[in-house]
Amino acid sequence: MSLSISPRAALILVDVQPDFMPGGTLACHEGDAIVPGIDQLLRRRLFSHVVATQDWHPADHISFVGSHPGRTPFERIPLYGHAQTLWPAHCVQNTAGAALHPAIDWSTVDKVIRKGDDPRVDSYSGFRENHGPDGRRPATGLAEWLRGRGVDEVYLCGLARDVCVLWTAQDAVDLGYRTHVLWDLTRPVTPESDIPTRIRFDQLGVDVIHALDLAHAQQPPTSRQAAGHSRT
Ligand code: VGL
Ligand code: ZN
Repeated sequence: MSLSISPRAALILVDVQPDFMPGGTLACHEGDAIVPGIDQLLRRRLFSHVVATQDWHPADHISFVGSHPGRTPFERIPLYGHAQTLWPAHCVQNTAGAALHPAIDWSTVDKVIRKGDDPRVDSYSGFRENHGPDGRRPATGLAEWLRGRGVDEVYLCGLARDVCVLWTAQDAVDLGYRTHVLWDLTRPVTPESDIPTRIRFDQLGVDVIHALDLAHAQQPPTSRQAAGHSRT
């Protein structure tokens, strides 16, 4: 089967940052294993629209366990009426661990969405921050950017499978995008979460595929013009 990627489809690369990989402060299991596959996918230029999200926290971020004396990493506490996991400090703005991974050629990425820079609010989904003190979830600007380009379908990969990829997929479905996850180009913080995560994707109607499923995929030759491809 030769699949054609719609010119209205976007590839969203979620938090492909060294702190989420072995050697980083919040390493996903085998997090670095996705790097070659993502680089190869980008080089094929299958997608008319490519976005990267970047977890980008101030050093005193509310999600960091160090901001809560006496607490232990991965403990969950109530915050603004919702559960907040206390993470080891990670993706601190302007540190090497927060960079978009240096082994990937990011030059074909059209837009980078930074999230989590409000010290009071955590941010998992690429679309909306978590609940803030006022109970709202502020938009990151991703949906607006996709709307401006006529995108109606998204392909997700990156880190972490059970946190930011999952939350991004949930919001994508809520917002009405046809949503695919490239399972083998994601890795979890908690490997034990894989079965529940997979079940959740199925419940949401997310299409779970693998990078090899795109082996024969082609972008229609005129799609870049048709989509009005331009950089911002
Ligand atoms: C993430 C935990 C905290 C992620 C970000 O990218 O999945 N997880 N911040
Ligand atoms: Zn974070």
